[in-house]
This record gives sequence, C-alpha cells and structure tokens, in this order.
Amino acid sequence: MALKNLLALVVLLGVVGVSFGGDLYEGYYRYNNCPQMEDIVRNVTYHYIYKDPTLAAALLRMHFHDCFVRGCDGSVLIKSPNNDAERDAIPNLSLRGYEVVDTVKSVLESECPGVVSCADILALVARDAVLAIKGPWWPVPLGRRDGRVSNISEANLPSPFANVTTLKKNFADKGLNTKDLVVLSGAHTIGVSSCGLISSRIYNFTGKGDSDPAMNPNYVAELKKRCQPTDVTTSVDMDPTSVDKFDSHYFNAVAEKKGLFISDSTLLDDWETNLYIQKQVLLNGFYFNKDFSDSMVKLGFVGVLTGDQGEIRNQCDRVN
Ligand code: HEM
Ligand SMILES: *[C@@H]1O[C@H](CO)[C@@H](O)[C@H](O)[C@H]1NC(C)=O
Ligand SMILES: *[C@@H]1O[C@H](CO)[C@@H](O)[C@H](O)[C@H]1NC(C)=O
Ligand SMILES: *[C@@H]1O[C@H](CO)[C@@H](O)[C@H](O)[C@H]1NC(C)=O
Ligand SMILES: *[C@@H]1O[C@H](CO)[C@@H](O)[C@H](O)[C@H]1NC(C)=O
Ligand SMILES: CC(=O)N[C@H]1CO[C@H](CO)[C@@H](O)[C@@H]1O
Repeated sequence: MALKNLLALVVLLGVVGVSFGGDLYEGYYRYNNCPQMEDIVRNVTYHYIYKDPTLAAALLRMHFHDCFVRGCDGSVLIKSPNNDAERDAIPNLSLRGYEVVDTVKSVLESECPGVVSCADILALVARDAVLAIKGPWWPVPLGRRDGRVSNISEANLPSPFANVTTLKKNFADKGLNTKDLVVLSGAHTIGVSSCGLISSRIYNFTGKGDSDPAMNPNYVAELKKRCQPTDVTTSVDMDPTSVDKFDSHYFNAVAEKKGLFISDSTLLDDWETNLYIQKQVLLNGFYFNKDFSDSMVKLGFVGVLTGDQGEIRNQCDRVN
C-alpha cells in the first residue's frame, strides 16, 4: 500500500516535472515568505467580482493574453510612457480589470514587500475571479517571475478572423495542443465583444453586402439588431444564451452556427475540435470543467520565468 502510494507520487512528480519543467508549485508563497498570499488574492478578487461580475471574463482574458505574449510573465500589465507596450496593442484596448491586480499588489506589498510576482498575482486572480462566478476551479502552481519587456510589436494574439489551421498553429507554438484550443475557446462562455469585430461578418463578408454563410441566419438577424453597420463600440455577448454563467453552452452555440467570431465557428471545420464540440453537446458539458481546469494549468506554464530570471516587480504596471 505504502509502496503503491510512493510510486503514485513518483509518477505524479514525474508527469509534472517532465511536461511542465518543474519549478512552479502549488502553495509556493507558503514556503517563500508570504503565507497569506493566496488568502489576500482571494479576498480582494472576490470583493471586486461581487461589485462587478463582468470583471471575471476580463481577468480570465487578461491572463490568457499575458501567457500568449512572452509567456505568463506579467508583461501585459506594463504601461509605457510612449504607448509602445503590449497594453497599447489593438487587441489589448478592451482589456479591463487592471485595478484588481494593482489592488492585490499593493496589499501584498504592505504584507510581504518584494516577494510576490505580478505574473503570479494575475494567474491567481484569474482563477479566483472565475471561481467567484461559480465557474470551475483549477490549481495554480506559483513561483513565476516578472518579465522586464513589454513590446507592442510582439502582441500578436490569435486573431478572431483566423481559421482553425492557423489557430492550431498559434496554440502549438505555445506548446498547447488541439484539445487545449477547443477547450480554452470554451472561455467564450462568458464575456463580451465589441460590434466592430463582427460587423464585416454580419454585414459585408465578401464585400457584396452579405453575411458569413457559416453563421446561423437567425443569429445574424439578432446581431444586426444589436450592432448597426458603423457601430464599433456597442458590446455583444459572446455566448448568447448564458453570458454571465460559466457553463458549456458555448459549445451548443458553436454547434448551432452561433459562434460569434470566425475563430469560434471554424472549430467545426477540424475533425478533432468538431468531435469535441459534439461530445460536449451530447454529454451536456459533463467533462468540460475538468478539461478546462487541465488546459488552464498548461496555459499557466507557458514561457514562465523562474529562479533568477526576470524580477519581482515593485509595481505591476512598470519594470523596476
Ligand atoms: C482561440 C483563440 C482566441 C481568439 C481569436 C480570441 C478572441 C477574442 C476576442 C476578439 C474577444 C473580444 C475582445 C474585444 O471585444 O475587444 C475575446 C474576448 C474574450 N476572450 Fe477570447 N479569444 C481566444 C481565446 C481565448 C482564451 C484561450 C481565453 C481564456 C482562456 C479567452 C477568453 C476570453 C474572454 C473571457 C473574453 C471576454 C472578455 C470580456 O468580457 O471582457 N479567449 N476573445
Ligand atoms: C478583504 O479585502 C477588502 C477589500 O480589499 C478589505 O477591505 C478587507 O480588509 C480584506 N479583509 C481581509 C480579512 O483581508
Ligand atoms: C520592440 O520590438 C521591435 C521589433 O522586434 C524592435 O525593433 C524594438 O526595438 C522593440 N522595442 C523595445 C522597446 O524593446
Ligand atoms: C487558413 O488561413 C491561412 C492564413 O490566412 C491560409 O494561408 C490558409 O490557406 C487557410 N486555410 C484554410 C483551410 O482555409
Ligand atoms: C463592403 O465591402 C466592399 C469591398 O470591400 C466596399 O466597397 C463596400 O463599401 C462595403 N459596403 C459597406 C456597406 O460597408
Ligand atoms: C478603450 C481603452 O480602454 N483604451 C485604453 C488602452 O490602453 C491605453 C494605455 O494603457 C489607455 O490609455 C486607454 O484608455
């Protein structure tokens, strides 16, 4: 029995060590000079989400952005005096929720100065924010260090106009597979987009005043009511049936050709992502939370800085 447990532990550590490169671990600050870290993050995050639940989507997206550009190193948080940081890139313009990270950081700086990285704060805030709206929990191994570089010309995130071939490549470049792509796209079960990103899709898809044939005509009609042709600012729900709720309905929407972006609809074009969607619809999302949790852990390891790489920033919006 004991031997079996030991073996299981060895296998577990092996898996974690091999596939993620080790270094980060759960409870990191409990052993590294800030035992209250996780409590503080949860408290502050819950406080904000209670006041404005829509921030959960924003914070989840911010963590994803951070990880896709230079790895999860907090570079998305950096402000630049010359407007040439990641934050200034077009896809970043609608990022919200910086104040949550900043508040957590200032509380932590008074409790345990110079100890907790902004990259870790963001990773944990994203998890707690989703949990606060009754979404899935995932473990967040900690120990990330903060990057010193944030460059607008590197902020090339997957495009909402991309096809599935390109998206698979975007994810593979970060060590994430096709399953991660379709699972993490399920994050679009919460949150909003702006009309500007979909107006060509519903009003002028091929330049002939048409809409994307990959979209359900009823959905196009609904979206047209919400978004006038020249309106770029009005927000539109990503998951039309249950925008505030973290559930698997995103996959039902995509299956019914109600994916908001081309990057959502195109998940029907690949056999593997298509099969996943059908499975979620059939099983009513039975495995989704578990899958989402697994893929979020992988996302949180992308390109992390550890050991003596990078720094622990004093303020999240600027390098030391
Ligand atoms: C597969 C590639 C992806 C593309 C092309 C994409 C694209 C987008 C776009 C264009 C928006 C709307 C932004 C705006 O209105 O300016 C958005 C929103 C959002 N995305 Fe994604 N996304 C992708 C993957 C992900 C992933 C992996 C996550 C998280 C795990 C995520 C989470 C979100 C959330 C929560 C929102 C709503 C934000 C809010 O309400 O403020 N997305 N995404
Ligand atoms: C929780 O966070 C709120 C808001 O940041 C703060 O006012 C309160 O004192 C915190 N409570 C604890 C126990 O940390
Ligand atoms: C940002 O990246 C571009 C292109 O790689 C480079 O020319 C520029 O010097 C970089 N800017 C900073 C501030 O590092
Ligand atoms: C996907 O998009 C890429 C880049 O725009 C393009 O080169 C490729 O031909 C497209 N693939 C399909 C199957 O449409
Ligand atoms: C539709 O696209 C075509 C080609 O890009 C353009 O000439 C036309 O003005 C557009 N129509 C509208 C209503 O935007
Ligand atoms: C729309 C929006 O929030 N724009 C912001 C994008 O980021 C710059 C730089 O941080 C802000 O000045 C803008 O207000």
